[in-house]
Amino acid sequence: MKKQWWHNKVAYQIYPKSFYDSNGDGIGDLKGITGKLPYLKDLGVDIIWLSPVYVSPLADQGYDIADYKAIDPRFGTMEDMDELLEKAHSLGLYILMDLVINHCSDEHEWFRKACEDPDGRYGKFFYIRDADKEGGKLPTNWRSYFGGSVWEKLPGHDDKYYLHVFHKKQPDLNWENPDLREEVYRMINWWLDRGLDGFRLDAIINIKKAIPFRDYTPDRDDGLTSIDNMLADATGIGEFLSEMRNKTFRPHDSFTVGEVFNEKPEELPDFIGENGYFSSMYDFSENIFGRDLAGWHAYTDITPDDYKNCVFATQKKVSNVGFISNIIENHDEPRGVSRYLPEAGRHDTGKKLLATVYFLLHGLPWIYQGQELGMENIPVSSIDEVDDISSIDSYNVALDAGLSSSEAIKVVEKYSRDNARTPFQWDDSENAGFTTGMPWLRINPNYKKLNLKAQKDDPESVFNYYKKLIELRKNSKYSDTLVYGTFKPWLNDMHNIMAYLRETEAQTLLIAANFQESEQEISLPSRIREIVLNNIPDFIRSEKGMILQGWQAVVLELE
Ligand code: TEU
Ligand code: CA
Repeated sequence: MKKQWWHNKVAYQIYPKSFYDSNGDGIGDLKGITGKLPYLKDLGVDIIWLSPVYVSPLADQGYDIADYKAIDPRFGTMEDMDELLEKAHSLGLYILMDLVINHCSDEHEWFRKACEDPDGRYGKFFYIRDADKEGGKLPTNWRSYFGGSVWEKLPGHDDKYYLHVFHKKQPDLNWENPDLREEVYRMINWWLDRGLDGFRLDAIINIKKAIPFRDYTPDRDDGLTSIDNMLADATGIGEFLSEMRNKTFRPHDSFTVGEVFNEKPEELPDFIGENGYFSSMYDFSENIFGRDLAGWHAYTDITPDDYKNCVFATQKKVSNVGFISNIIENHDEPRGVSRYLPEAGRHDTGKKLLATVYFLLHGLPWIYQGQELGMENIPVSSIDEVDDISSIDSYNVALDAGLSSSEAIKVVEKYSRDNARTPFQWDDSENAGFTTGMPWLRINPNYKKLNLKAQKDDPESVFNYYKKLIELRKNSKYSDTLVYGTFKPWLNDMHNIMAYLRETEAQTLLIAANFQESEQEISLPSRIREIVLNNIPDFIRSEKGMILQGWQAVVLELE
C-alpha cells in the first residue's frame, strides 16, 4: 500500500455550533474554534473536520445549505474562515470542510429559481415530477430518513412534487444532470483554491438513485418503504464519484473521507482502494448494528461481543484494501461511552478501555469533540427539550407504535443526535465555560464534575489517557506497527474479551481488554517484552499469560 501523508495522523471532528462561543450569543463560532486551535495542537490531533458553517436556515443544523460560498453570520465571516485556515496551517494542522452535495436548502437560489421555472435550467437541478392527476398517487413510495414521504409539493405548483430523501427543506440535487455536476465541481475547486485541505463527504451514497424510479415493498403501516431498498437497487455511482475526484480532489491532492452507508461490499476497493474515489471512509458497522426499520423503539442494544464482531469484521474486510476511518461517535450518534460500555463500565477506567480498543485498530482514528473528556449522553425528561429533527420523528413513530410518552422519551434519550451536540464542557463555571450567553442547546448537567479544567492536569484523567494514545500511535518505536501493521484477532471466542494483534516483521503488539467487572485470565501468543500501556496501575502475570482485571485494557509488546 503506497504510503500517504495522512496515514500516521489523528483526526478530530468539530461541531461548530457546540464547540466554543466567542461572542456570547450562545452559539459556537469560527473565532471560537480559532481561539482553541492551540488546545487541539496540545491534544495532538492533526486533521480537523468542521461540520457545516455555510449560510443555512439550520433546519438540519447546517446540513441544509443555502449558499455554499458564504459563511452563516451566526458562525462568522469568510475573513474568520480565512483566519482559521491560516492559523491552523501555521500550527501544522489540516482543515476539512463538510461537503453536503446530495441536497441543498430549499432557500438556496437554485431551488428558488426552480420553483419560478420548473422546466428551466434550475428545474433540472432537482427531481421534479408531475402529480398524478387521477389517483393522486405519489411518484414513489419511498420514506424520507426523517420520516414521511420523500415527495413534497413544489412551492407554487400544486401539480408538481420535488424529491427530498432527508427533510423537506433539503431538496435532492439531480446528479444525473451534468450541468449541475459542473456547478458543484466549480464550488469544490473554489474552496480548495482557498487553501482548504479537503472534505468530509456527507450522505454521499444517496447521490445515485435507482432509475427509473419505482416503488418497493412497504415496510411499515404507512405504506412507505425505506430508502435502503432503493439504494440497494441503484448502480453506477462510480461514474459520478470518479468524475468528481478527477476534476477536483485529485488535482489538489486533497484528503477526502466519505460518510458512506449502504455501500455494496464489492464496491469497497473502488471507494478507498489504491485508486479510490476517497482517501478513506468511516466504519459504521457498529453504529448500524441492531437497527430496525420499524424505528428506534425497535432497535436492539449492542453488547461488547457484538461490538467486537462488528469491528473485527470491518478490519478483516478492509485490511488489504485501504485505510478505514475508525470512530466511536459523531454528531449523528449517541456518545460512544454511553452506547458501547455496559452500565457498570461507564467510569474512567471503562472509558479508557473503549478508547484503547478502537484507537489502535488498523486505519485512521477520529475523535469527536468532547470524546477526549469522556462526555456522556444527556438525560431527557420531555420532548420539548429535544432539538434534533430525527429524534422528534422517532418519538412520534414510537408513540404510533403504541409506546407511552415516557417510554418514547426513554428511546429518544438513548439514540438522540442531541446527545453528541451538547456544548463542549470546558470547565465548571456557568454553562461549562462554553458561552457567557444562553447556550443554544442544554449543557449536560454532569459538567460540574466532567470538564476539561478538571482533567487537564490530572495524569489519571480520560483526557490525558487520550493524549497517551495519540503519543503512542506517533511514537517512532511503535508507529510503523500501529499504522501499517497487520490486524489479527486474538482469543476471538472469549466472552467480553476484545483482543487483537498488530504485527510487522519487526514487532508484535497485543491490545487486550476485558469488557466486564470480574477478572479473566488470558493466554498470550508469546512472552511479554514490554508493558506499553495500561489503563490501571496493576499488572498481574499468570501461568497462562496474564489476569485482565475488571475493565482493564493493556497494550503489550511481545517477543
Ligand atoms: O447523515 C447521513 C445519514 O444517513 C445519517 O443521517 C443517518 O442515517 C442518521 O444520522 C442516523 O441517525 C448526514 C449527516 O451526518 C447528518 O447530520 C445529516 O442530517 C444528513 O446527512 C443530511 O445531510
Ligand atoms: Ca457565537
